[in-house]
Amino acid sequence: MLMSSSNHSPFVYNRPEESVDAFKKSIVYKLIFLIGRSPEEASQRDWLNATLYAVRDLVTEGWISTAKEARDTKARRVYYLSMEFLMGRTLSNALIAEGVYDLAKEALNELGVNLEDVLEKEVDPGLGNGGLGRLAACFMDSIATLGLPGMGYGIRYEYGMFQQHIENGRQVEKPDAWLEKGTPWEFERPSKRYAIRFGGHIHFEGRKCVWESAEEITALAYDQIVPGYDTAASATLRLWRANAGDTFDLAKFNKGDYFAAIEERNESENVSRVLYPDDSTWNGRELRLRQEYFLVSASLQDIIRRHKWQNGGSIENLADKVAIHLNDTHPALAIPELMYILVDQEGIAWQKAWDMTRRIFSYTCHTLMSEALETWSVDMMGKILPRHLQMIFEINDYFLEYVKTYVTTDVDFIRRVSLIEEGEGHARKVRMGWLSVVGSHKVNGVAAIHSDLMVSSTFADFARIYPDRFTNVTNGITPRRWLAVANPELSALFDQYIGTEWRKDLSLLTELKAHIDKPELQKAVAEIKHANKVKLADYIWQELGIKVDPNALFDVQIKRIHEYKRQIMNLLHIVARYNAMLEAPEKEWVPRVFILAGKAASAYTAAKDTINLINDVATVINNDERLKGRLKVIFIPNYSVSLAQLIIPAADISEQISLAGTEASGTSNMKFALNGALTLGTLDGANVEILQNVGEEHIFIFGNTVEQVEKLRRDGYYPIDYYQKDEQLRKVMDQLNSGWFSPRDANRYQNLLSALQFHDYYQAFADFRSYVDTQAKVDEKYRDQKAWINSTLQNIVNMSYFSSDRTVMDYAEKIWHVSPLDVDK
Ligand code: 26V
Repeated sequence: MLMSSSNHSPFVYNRPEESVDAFKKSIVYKLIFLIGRSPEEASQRDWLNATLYAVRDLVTEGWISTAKEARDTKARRVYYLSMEFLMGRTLSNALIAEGVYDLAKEALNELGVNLEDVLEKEVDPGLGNGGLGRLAACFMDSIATLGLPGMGYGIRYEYGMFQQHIENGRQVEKPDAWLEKGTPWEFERPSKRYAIRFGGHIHFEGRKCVWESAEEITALAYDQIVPGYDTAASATLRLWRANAGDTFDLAKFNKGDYFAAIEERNESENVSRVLYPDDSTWNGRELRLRQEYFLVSASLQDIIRRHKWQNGGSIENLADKVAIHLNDTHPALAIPELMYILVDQEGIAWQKAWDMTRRIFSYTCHTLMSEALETWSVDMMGKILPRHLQMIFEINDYFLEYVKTYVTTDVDFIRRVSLIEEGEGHARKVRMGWLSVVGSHKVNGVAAIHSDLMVSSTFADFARIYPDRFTNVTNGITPRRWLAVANPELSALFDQYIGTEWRKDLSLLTELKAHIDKPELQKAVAEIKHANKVKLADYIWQELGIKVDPNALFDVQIKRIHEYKRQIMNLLHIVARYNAMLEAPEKEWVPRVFILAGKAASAYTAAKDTINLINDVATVINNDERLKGRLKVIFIPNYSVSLAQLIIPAADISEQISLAGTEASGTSNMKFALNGALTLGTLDGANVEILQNVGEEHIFIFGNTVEQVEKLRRDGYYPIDYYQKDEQLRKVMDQLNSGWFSPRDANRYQNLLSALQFHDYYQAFADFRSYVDTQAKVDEKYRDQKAWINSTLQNIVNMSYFSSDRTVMDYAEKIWHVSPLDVDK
């Protein structure tokens, strides 16, 4: 129970009780007194919101206790700064974390409401692009469950990731106004507000730099509880919203130009209006720079306020008490921002401030794709953040001095590592990746192969300067959402064999190894997979009106549409298979359903054309009666965390077919394997470690290695040679080129196809043969259901390593130096 200060008796209040009756009362109470609806009139959404309020009550006390414990013990804390958090739906996860799923189901049932229907009403906030944002969400779940003193900071975008509609086979983007449905899970924190300043100019008063800003907006805090599983501990995700604050243009206001004054307000609130939905190419838009600074400035002010409050107003020991993690370079402005606070505001000597800063920050790099690496034009940064630009120059001078003194005076080297990319006139740029490395004490990649490549390519020069700074922390996924929530039947089955503790300690899955040969376990796993496939087939029928056979092999590729991920290679194989089936229709083909989903950045033509091509091919194949339903191609629109939870448990094959050396880690590969799908993948990202864990008989690896890819690039890669040599490939390409699948617009794919035939930067042609041959091995194995189920189980029981609990503990010990709180005492 929460206690009042010592000279009072305990505050008295009704603590939430965990019984069906109490839950029923609580839900109805919320409905009437918070939502203002009578149970007779309540819609499904009203019931959802009332249930969310009732469940939030259950976690709130533990949440407050967690914060109190961190405060009382003056624990060192970690702050995870990320422009994206893809949290997924809250309710089912919270019910499972609190162990009250069945209770809530019963309570609602007695109220005449079906829990599963209500769960489906919850919006899935799309506050992220893909893997990077979902990883941040898995980390929050693990931070909470491990009871670490940690907190996430992000932006509460008014519009998240666009909704993807498919019209005539093409992607059409619609705004995602997720807030319109209400947000009962969050706590608005009107008292947590900070001024965020932009623009203006700097001048020196003696040696002191003074920034006089020109604009100011307010950041308002909104908190979400992230409940830990089976613990009172919870974590906080604090998201910032921009508010124009008191920034009315009074002159305009007084002149009676009310509308113009309000209009300006709206404009300054644009900072938290919309998530940038492009993770493929870097585009240096000013609004994005403002967003990044908005996140950084609000979060640092909040972190320092909390620190001072807990430490008698002192900032001296900040680096002992605070770790700040940069989720990619997007929040890297936190480095000059902290320097600005320490030097200009706190009056700490530059060198000392810099030592503190480097002890505080750490940085994860999530991509090797050079076109996604952030740089900002010096001109733009100077206009928006003049003091920060100046600080970056100071850091650069200091850093380059160090390099010249201790590493090399080689001019080329120095030019390469400079934080400022030189160029004519407006072309000078700040390199955010370099800034992040220089300002952090640790930099990590997200899978072993990626971390190796990072130090041998992108950051090779920096690895020479700071050999001990670089490390690997292989990604992980939370077993709560990705097994317990997404696959309740399989979870319940495992409980029968090994108990329920695996949810908190995934290494316990190894205890299933003793049971792997038991026919009843194998049978049950097969039945659950089948039931999950039926559920997905129903969804496909409901949403798309296409019938798929749940006995077919479900072959799934779901992720952002990118050339490097090679959805197009998947498609080449599908068409090759289609041709082969038509040539020998009587053969015993293993029936297959190819399922794809994913969004394309709205300006990424090749990705959008790929979606169109998938749908064109699907239309022809799905309507070809000669195939007798043995081949289907399904593109599921509007991919999201919730859809992933539906699709992944139904998959037999997990397509992880990026060109070796391009996918930093991948995390869906882990989710699929944990749910018993077999990986069909290249030696890329975390596939390499999945192979090591499951063993080569239980995974389908194909394609060139990183070394072979590089050699091909060096020696000259000519896709046309593969086209000429491989009859099957040639036929497929000729068909596509002839407009076979787009008869009314035969040239629709000219750009896409000629890029493939003449450049094929991601070497789809080079891997085509081995991909197609390996797909044949997949069929062969699937025919032997006993062998298949055995491999399924081998995948599951060997997934312990890929729990985000392991990942987060790695960060906590090696990088953040924080330890779990004792909240349950
Ligand atoms: C870049 C940009 C650039 C400009 C604006 C918006 C934006 C958003 C995201 C990105 C970077 C994307 C990097 C990314 O998502 N990397 C993925 O990270 C996963 C988690 O570590 C990893 O599993 C994936 O392999 C990797 O592609």
